[in-house]
Amino acid sequence: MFLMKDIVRDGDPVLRQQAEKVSFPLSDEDRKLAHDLMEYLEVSQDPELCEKYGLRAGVGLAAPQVGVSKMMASVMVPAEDENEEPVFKDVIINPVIVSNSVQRGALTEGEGCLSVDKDIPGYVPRAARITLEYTDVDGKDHHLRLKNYPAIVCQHEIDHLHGTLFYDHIDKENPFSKTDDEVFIY
Ligand code: NB4
Ligand code: NI
Repeated sequence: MFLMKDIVRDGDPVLRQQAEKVSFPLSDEDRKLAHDLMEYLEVSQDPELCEKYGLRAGVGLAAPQVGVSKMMASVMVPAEDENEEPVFKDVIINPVIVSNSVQRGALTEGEGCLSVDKDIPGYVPRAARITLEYTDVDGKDHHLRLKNYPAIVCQHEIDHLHGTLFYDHIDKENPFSKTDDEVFIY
């Protein structure tokens, strides 16, 4: 199981590398990585376990964040009502954003990253909607449209696979500037 000590921090070159494509069928090692990436999210989103293991809660975790430069990330976006099924939950492998909406969106609260210890305030403008293609752990291909919160989370994770960190997108002169065609996402 991954703990905070396993999470690579900003400054480590692995976070700035282009990750390698994953080949199928998955090796046992890659299958375990996929499992462990999702396990981190599940454990971190349980308030008791999160506290017990001293984790920072997460809705996504990309392989480079645990020092593995491969195109794999876990995403678990819970429903507002915690008794409902998650809005989106999967390990996305070799993900590609095949189209972006013209409309932009940013999380109201800005973004944080498990690999970035300090708070960096500012809006992180992204596409409000994306069309995503990826392969799951069973080798099944997926093609789907995501909007708002799950779309933002997937963009944050896919950025990690290309060596980009959220603050790269923040306007340095005016971190809270907002364009007309930009919506807030909660
Ligand atoms: C990835 C996210 C940063 C912005 C928005 C949010 C949290 C992360 C980073 C977009 C993607 C991790 C991966 C949260 C969180 C809401 C849901 C469910 C119950 C607590 C949890 C808290 F923890 N970001 N952390 N940051 N990253 N929402 N929530 N809640 O997930 O660095 O690359 O458990
Ligand atoms: Ni991150």
